[in-house]
Amino acid sequence: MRSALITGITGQDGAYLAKLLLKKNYHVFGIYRRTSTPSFWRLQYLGVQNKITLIPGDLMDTGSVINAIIRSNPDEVYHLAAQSFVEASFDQPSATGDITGISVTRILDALKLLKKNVRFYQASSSEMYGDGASQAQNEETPFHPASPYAAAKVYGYWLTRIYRESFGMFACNGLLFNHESPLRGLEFVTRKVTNTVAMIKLGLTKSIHLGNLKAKRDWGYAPEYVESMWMMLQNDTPDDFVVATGSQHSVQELVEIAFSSVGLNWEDHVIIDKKLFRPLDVPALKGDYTKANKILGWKPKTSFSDLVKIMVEEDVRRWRASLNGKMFPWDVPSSLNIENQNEFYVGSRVYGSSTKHSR
Ligand code: NAP
Ligand code: G4F
Repeated sequence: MRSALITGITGQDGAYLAKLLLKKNYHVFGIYRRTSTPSFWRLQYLGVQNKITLIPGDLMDTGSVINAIIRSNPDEVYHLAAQSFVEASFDQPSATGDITGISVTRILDALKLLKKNVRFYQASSSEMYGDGASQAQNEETPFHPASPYAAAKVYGYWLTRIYRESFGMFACNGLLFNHESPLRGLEFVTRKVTNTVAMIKLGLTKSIHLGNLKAKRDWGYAPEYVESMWMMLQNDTPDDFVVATGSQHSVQELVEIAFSSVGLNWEDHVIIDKKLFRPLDVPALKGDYTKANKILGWKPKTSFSDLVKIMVEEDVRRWRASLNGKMFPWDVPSSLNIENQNEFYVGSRVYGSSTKHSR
């Protein structure tokens, strides 16, 4: 039986990847960090929490990285953990640099010493392209990072290549474009919209505050994207791959589809809030996944409108179940400020608020 170690197993991708690898008969290990309130809801939601081995540890702690490698003795390592929210990286640039950037070196260096023949996946990001390219971005497109998060990811990308090229390690970068699902965090625009649309539909709130509606992204469906991670590590040679849908949509299109899927007009509910505009935003991203398709045989299956509908339907289902008194693993109860339905707490900060948010 092969062993896989997943960092960031409690996040969206980590949970879906754990489920995929269990299906493929792996012994799945995952690093989780100690928090005052445990966040295992995604693993519980997918019914995998009791089938994996969870190892406590923090990416900023070299000892816990080493401990996880020794305990799991992995054939494959999927490095997904990160401070992954771009907006928060403007407020916590040094921590983001450490967690999202330097931790890649921590893991690669520990693997070089302990398990050099491992296969390593680095969660690189389309955010690294910034606004440098006018055409669809591929593996050759230069990076132009526009946030502390993106800069940290560029660092991680290069460290992965450097360990591959200088030490001969099987280390791959997945340059994944935005991918979403009902397990997406509430701070990201897709889930913020679908969760609030569900609440508006059920009469729990009236409006949503949003920032830049003109921004365009290439949004895909997360369960399909984690499959590409596994495919990269099964390839004969280590390489870097763009994973995307090749289609681009604006935040406004997202909003229109989400509201219309429950019979509402978005213009009656959306409030544009200047405070939610980023100091620097990436205006548009669109990926060219030709290489992943040719070499790995990967391609996207779910359309953008289907993705939005899947997410809205699931948020409506959850809210209905909750209103009917059902208890189940879900992120909203621990994130929502009931006094103001537009506010979401992430750590000690409020995102999505028009009143308390300040920069
Ligand atoms: P996510 O839901 O935000 O999950 C992040 C994970 O990292 C969580 O499990 C989190 O643990 C963990 N983590 C954060 N800081 C940590 C620390 N100091 N020590 C240990 N674990 C820590 O992110 P995601 O959407 O699944 O994305 C997975 C990876 O892909 C990330 O690296 C992200 O940057 C990258 N990526 C994502 C996308 C996308 O569209 N989703 C696109 C391109 C690249 P807690 O549960 O304790 O917070
Ligand atoms: O959903 P977002 O926060 O995702 P963003 O910044 O594109 O980052 C995500 O995708 C990256 C891949 O390209 C990952 F690397 C990263 O980890 C993360 O998963 O914002 C999308 C767009 C932005 O242009 C933002 O300005 O939506 C715009 N937006 C408009 N109003 C908003 C809002 N974003 C958020 N989060 N909240 C708003 O109210």
